[in-house]
Amino acid sequence: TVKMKINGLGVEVPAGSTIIEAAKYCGIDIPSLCYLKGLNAIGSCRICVVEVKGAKTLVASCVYPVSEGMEVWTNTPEVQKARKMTLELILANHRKDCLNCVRSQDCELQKLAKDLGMEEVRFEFEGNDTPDIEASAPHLVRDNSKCILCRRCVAACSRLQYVGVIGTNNRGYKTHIGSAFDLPLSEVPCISCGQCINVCPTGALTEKDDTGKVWAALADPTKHVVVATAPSVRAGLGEEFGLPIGTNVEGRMVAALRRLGFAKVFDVDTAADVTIMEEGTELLGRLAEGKNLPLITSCSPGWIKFCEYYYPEFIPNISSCKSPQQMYGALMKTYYAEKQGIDPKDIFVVSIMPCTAKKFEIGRADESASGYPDVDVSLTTRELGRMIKKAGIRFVDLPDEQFDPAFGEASGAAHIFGATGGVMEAALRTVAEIVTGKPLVQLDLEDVRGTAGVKEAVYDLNGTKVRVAVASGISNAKKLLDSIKSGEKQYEFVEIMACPGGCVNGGGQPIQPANVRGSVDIRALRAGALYSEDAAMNLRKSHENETVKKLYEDYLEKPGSHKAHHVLHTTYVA
Ligand code: HC0
Repeated sequence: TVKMKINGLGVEVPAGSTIIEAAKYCGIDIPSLCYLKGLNAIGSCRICVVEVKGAKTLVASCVYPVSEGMEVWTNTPEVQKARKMTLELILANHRKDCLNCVRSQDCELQKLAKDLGMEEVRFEFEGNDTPDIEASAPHLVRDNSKCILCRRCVAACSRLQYVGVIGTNNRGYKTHIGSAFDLPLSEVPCISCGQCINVCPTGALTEKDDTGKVWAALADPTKHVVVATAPSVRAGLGEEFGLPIGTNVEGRMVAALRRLGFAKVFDVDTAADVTIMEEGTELLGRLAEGKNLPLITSCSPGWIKFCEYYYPEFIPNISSCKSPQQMYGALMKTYYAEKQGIDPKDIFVVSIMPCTAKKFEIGRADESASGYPDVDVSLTTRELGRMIKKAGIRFVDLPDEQFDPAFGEASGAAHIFGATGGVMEAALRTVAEIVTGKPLVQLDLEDVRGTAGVKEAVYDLNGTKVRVAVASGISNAKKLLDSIKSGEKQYEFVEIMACPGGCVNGGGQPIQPANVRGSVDIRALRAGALYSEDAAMNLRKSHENETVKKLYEDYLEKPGSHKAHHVLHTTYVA
């Protein structure tokens, strides 16, 4: 540790800290716009400046290391004046449509302006006073007229996700964020993960808003509009309404969807149980044949896109299963349509996802089992939050309601899909029972839980050794794939999720500001909500789900059948 003084008080902080970290350790948040713990410490916004005894100028606390005996002041008049001036300059370049900006009230720039008492901007407006929009990709809108060049998005793209398709172009006043040669985002190998959106402090990056299509469908009397929610939405949506991170709002979420006017409120988790039946069968087949191992999970469309762009040699390893989102949609327009006697063209399928890549996934080829797209619109958790607010529904006060039974029963195994390692655990619960023929006693597979970037375990299933690995976040996935490619590691079954921590931390989840992201592990808190739900359930294995059993009896025959393949499986492109 290091002994130092912060604002005159003697403190002891971990050695190797920067001043901003040391201050946080002592309960003081130094404001910043570019700093993101563990990801972006570049001292570029100059908002985090502090006074250090003996230093000739104010220093950027996010990059300045502490040392023994150091004396720091975080909020002197000089510091306040410098921050205010810097902020004024940033605001002179920022298009301020705060009244209707999608990030109004959770914008870090807006909060800072309020906290610092920014009454006026003395400089002439130098920026774009009209939107500067890049909206070529299906999942994202960039408006550079609101960009403050903090470069957090660049760090998320290149360091967290190892994709690196955005950076700073030009120099001086012309500096802006874009892809190389300012190519449209749709023409560069972006994987649509949306992690850039989650770290943007302003409204410069947002998901493409598809709520208008859903409002229109809900108002169309010829449409039977069904909705289903992904595992992680229930663990995140409450944050849009001020509830603590990690609150499971499943019951209120269902109640809100019903009040929005959906004909049926279903659960993507039911489809997750179906996925386990199909993927488990696929794993058993590949283990028997010894072919295309390891089997790699296919539910994260960001990961699939990464594989297709950057590691096409692993395409034969990817499970042919559609993701649960797509299985849900495919089953709505085939099985459900048939049972209800509704023409699939009149069924409008909406999914609510913690993910932006799902907006891309719905448009993939070979995702239209009925001849119509499996899913019509995929909304993020944030978009659902906006719909609920627009409708004036008092979310927090809603009663808990249940999913509609036709496609609303799900196992605990399905709920944990949203956390990294969850799909692996769910699959092993089922595969182990099939292989051993005995009920699995220990259902909590702790080795594959937790937010570590790469996790490994070995399971012995009646003499069959199954070596497994789980990676979340593309930089971790890359490390794992490289170790398999070089022959250093061998596995039979691998789970990869594009977003660090899994879907609970997807690019469509509620946005938490940098100071919150830097103090609590939002991934672990949200995952905790899913693991607790699973632990409290009697139904904890996908193959025991009665709705799923009936689906196979009535329609799909058996997992891996010809019909199941037609409806529930897909193909990939190199
Ligand atoms: Fe996920 Fe999914 S678990 S990808 O992480 O498999 O987005 O939550 O909906 O489809 O079920 C996201 C979350 C899903 C799918 C499921 C899978």
